[in-house]
Order: sequence, then structure tokens, then C-alpha cells
Amino acid sequence: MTESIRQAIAMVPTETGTDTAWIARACRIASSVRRRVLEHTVKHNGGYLSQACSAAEILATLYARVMRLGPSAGPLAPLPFPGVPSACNPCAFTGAAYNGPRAPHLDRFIFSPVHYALVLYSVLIEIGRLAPDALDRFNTDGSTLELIGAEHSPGHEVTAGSLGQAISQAAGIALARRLRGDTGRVWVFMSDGEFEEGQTWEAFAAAAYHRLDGLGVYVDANGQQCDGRMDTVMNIEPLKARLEAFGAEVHEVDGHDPAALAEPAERDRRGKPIVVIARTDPCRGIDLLRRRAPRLHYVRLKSDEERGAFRDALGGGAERETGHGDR
Ligand SMILES: Cc1ncc(C[n+]2csc(CCOP(=O)(O)OP(=O)(O)O)c2C)c(N)n1
Repeated sequence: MTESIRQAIAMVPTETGTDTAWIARACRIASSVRRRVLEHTVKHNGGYLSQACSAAEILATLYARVMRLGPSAGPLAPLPFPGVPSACNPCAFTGAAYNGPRAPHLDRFIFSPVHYALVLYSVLIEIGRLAPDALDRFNTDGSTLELIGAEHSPGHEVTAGSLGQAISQAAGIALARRLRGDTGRVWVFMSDGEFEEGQTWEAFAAAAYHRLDGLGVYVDANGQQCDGRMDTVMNIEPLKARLEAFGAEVHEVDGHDPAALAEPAERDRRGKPIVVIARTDPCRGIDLLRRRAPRLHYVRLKSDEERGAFRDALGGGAERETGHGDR
């Protein structure tokens, strides 16, 4: 496929209407993302694999249905790192270009748990906003496809490596957009570990106080963080009741069901930020991972036996992809 055809495909707007074809598409994207991240993990002896298992449908649904985005303005082959932004660096850019132009009626996307970057890059590949071979540059010197994504990384608009901070930036953007009269919304993707951070709660208190109903947050509630199961490190439940007490409109859904994920975003706004708590399985689609629980945060393949087992999963056990080109 030529670059111009790919660019044209990437310009197809997010689907609207009452048809349900988008659901099958979101499922295909999610399945392909899991497979791509598994392939990458096997090839490089490690990766953020459980995050693909849990978040694939959430991110696929955001891009295939929820977010109103214009065509990507980012190059299919990502540019090298331009240097940090400063008054002396006119070349600096953010990865927001992959989410389309800024316009009053269009949405913005803020990607918060940036260790999920490989999953986001894979989604961008599957929807034609990044080239199929883009991951060849992943985590290499001078590349914008950082292991831990940053503001210059495709699909990223802010640097958010310090967890729990991007929600404050997103709330600020949502407030500014409302003051300007923009109709576009600000969608945020968060992980559940970020609800162990005090700043997250301060941001929700402010967003509710300012009645920021243009702010929508999807939480990958996979029950895991880097030290193991959330409830053995620092419990955040009952998350729905706590967020409601802070003034948010909260929906709790099956995080692997695109229709359930999209439904809250289609409701009328009611003067509150909305939060979709997506209950997910960190081993979804790759049963082999269950043996490693509760150590799922970063999958490192150490022995030949492990490498062989995960390679075999690629052959059959993991969900089969339908291949790049599904849009
Ligand atoms: C403020 C801050 N504290 C600690 C870390 C280190 N850290 C990186 S990932 C992570 C786990 C966060 O939980 P979650 O994203 O839910 O984990 P996952 O589901 O990806 O395993 C932590 C604590 C960080 N990046 N920022």
C-alpha cells in the first residue's frame, strides 16, 4: 500500500451513526494490537504486554468510536526526537498531530500512563496513523517511539511519566476550551495505579467544582500496578463511590466490551466530568500470562523455555489478528 493511500485511509473520520459495524472493527483492532505487542515482546525478550491485554479494547473503542478526531497530521514514519521544547528550539513538536488538528469542534486526547506507549503505537498502526513497520524504531536512540512515551511520541500530547499528573493538565485544557466556547471534548486515558496518587483526587475535585462536562476519563482498572495486585499494595476501592463523592458521573463497564465502553460517551452531558471505569483482565487473550500473576507489570522473558512458550502462543494460543489494513 502506498503512503498516499495510507494517508487517505487515516483521513477517514471516526465512525458515527447507529450501525454496529464499528464494534467488529474495534474488536479486530484490539485483537491485532494484542498480537502485535506479543510479537514485539517475544522479539525483544520483554515488554509491557499485560497492558495490551487489558487496554486493547479501551483504546480501540476510543479511536474507532468515541473520539471525534480529524485526519492524522503526523508522518507515517515517525520523525526523530527534535529536542526538548524551549524558546531556542523551533523544531520541537508534540505527538498530538497523530490525533488530528486542533479545532473547536474536535476532541483532544491525553494519554496518561505512558508506560502503555507500545499499546498506543500499536493502535495507531492498526488504524493507519502509523506505518506498519514503525515499531522497528521503538526504544532506539533518537527515536520518538519511546519505551516510556513523552510529549513528542506519536499520539501523546503531554509528558506524563510521573503518573497522576496528566489529569490535571487535561482538566486545565477542558476548562480553557469551555471558556473559549469549544464544543470538542477532552478524553483522557488513565491506569488504576494513578488513583493511588493524591494529585489525581485534587484534579477530580477541581474538575467537578468547575463542572467540566467536556472532560471524559477512561480508566483501565486491571487491578494491577508495578508491585503486584492493587489491593495488596494500596487499595483504591470502592472507586466508583469515591469518584461519585468527588462529584464525577461514573460508569462501571466491562472493559473488553466496545459497546459498553462507548455507551457512556454517547449520553448528554450533565454538568459533571464523566469517568468510565473499565474493568479489565490483565491476561485477556494470552492465558500463558496467568502463570506469572501477580507479577505482570513488565514481562521479561528470561529463559529459552519461556521464550519458546510465548513464541508458541503466537502460533495459536493468542488471539489471531486479521492483519494490518483493517479500518
Ligand atoms: C508519580 C509516580 N510514581 C511512581 C511511578 C513508577 N511507576 C511506573 S508504572 C507504575 C505502576 C502504576 O500502576 P498501573 O499503571 O496501574 O500499573 P499496570 O497496570 O501498568 O501494571 C509505577 C508505580 C511513576 N511513574 N510515577
